Amino acid sequence: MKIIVLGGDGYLGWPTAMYLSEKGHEVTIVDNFAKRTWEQEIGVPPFNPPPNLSHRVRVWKEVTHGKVIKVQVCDIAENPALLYKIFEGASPDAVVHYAEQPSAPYSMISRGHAVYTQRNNVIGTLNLIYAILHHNRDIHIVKLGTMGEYGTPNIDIEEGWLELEHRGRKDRVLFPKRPGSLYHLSKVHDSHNLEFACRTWGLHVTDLNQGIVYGMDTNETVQHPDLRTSFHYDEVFGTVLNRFCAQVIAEKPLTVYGSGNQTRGFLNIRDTLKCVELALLHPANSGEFRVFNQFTEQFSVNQLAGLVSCAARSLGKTVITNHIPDPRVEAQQHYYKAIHTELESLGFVSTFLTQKILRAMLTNLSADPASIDAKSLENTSVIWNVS
Ligand code: USQ
Repeated sequence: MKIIVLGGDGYLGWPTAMYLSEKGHEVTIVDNFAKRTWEQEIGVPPFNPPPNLSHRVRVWKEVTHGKVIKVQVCDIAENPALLYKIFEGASPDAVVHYAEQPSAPYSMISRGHAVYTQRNNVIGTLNLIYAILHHNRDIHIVKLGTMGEYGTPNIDIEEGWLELEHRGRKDRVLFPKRPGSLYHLSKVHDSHNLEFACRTWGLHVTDLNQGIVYGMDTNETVQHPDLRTSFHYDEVFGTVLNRFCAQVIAEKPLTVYGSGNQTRGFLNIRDTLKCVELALLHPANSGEFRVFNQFTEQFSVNQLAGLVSCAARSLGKTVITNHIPDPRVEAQQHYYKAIHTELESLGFVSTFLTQKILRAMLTNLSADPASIDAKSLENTSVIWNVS
């Protein structure tokens, strides 16, 4: 397949581009390197910052003896004309869309950050929809959504759609969304726009409502040190398990927010790639807005702190867990059960979180402890309650 990966310089986009290239697909990355700008703005470089994209693409070609990943620089929210041109040149069969501001805390820093996040994410996705209308409606969109769109409802979470009976009549409606940040809300808006595009113009879309990703290694990133992906551990871009592992190596307490009973779906970075591939190989039908809940297993924050502590102790490290006031507005005690069978029915085989995996993450991070900035681990400067 000819595949465009929007946001291919990022934590998940770069491993996805290599994975698809390895499988023989013709991959074009589109990115405007915005994440690198946000990192500088907040002052949170990733662990052992990866080389720039053109270097990584060159190394990939060397390591694979000639596999080419093309790169196009474009801000998809601000430059729809260039996006149209890129589509004409690449003539893709499918697009994987990661090109969004991905952080809930970032979106809650201020009015400006909230507006920027929603503009960037919602308009970027709208421009993608119009690029496809303009070029070829058969292009399958695989869109990275998030489990956080649903929030933590007191009922089981279905895969995107809910069969509803109301006052004696039945319908199939999008599952109600009650997200916990303006970032997560931007993804809700995307989902609605994409569903509209399927219903109105016959596009075909798979919305991957992904859980929280952890890990840094994939079969491709480990082929050369310069193929590593961007790994964040700070309070803005670092996801909770990645953050806890970095806290162990920096000999800082694990920062459990509030009660620690917040429960979410999690998956290994390797599973992200497998799920995206399955969605690409089994496209949604024309006019179908298909939603997969993409995660492997659910944990509370306390359970994760316990698992990380156990792995750390087995490596001879001492760990302290601090319960600090929750900077977010989120339910700290709640029901959580999300259905996630659709990807399994397409053949998805999960990677479960094991002590071996945690020890490998800790060992990777301990190779360069100086690259971990202790300030980003301790502070909670982003607070939901102020504007
Ligand atoms: N948390 C802590 N301590 C920390 C960091 C986080 O207790 O040091 C808690 C948070 O309060 C929250 C949970 O851990 O209850 C998850 O937080 P997170 O920062 O790991 O994840 P989140 O903000 O939900 O966002 C991440 C990604 C986002 C993706 C989402 C998937 O940044 O791009 O959409 O995971 S999901 O959560 O399923 O929506």
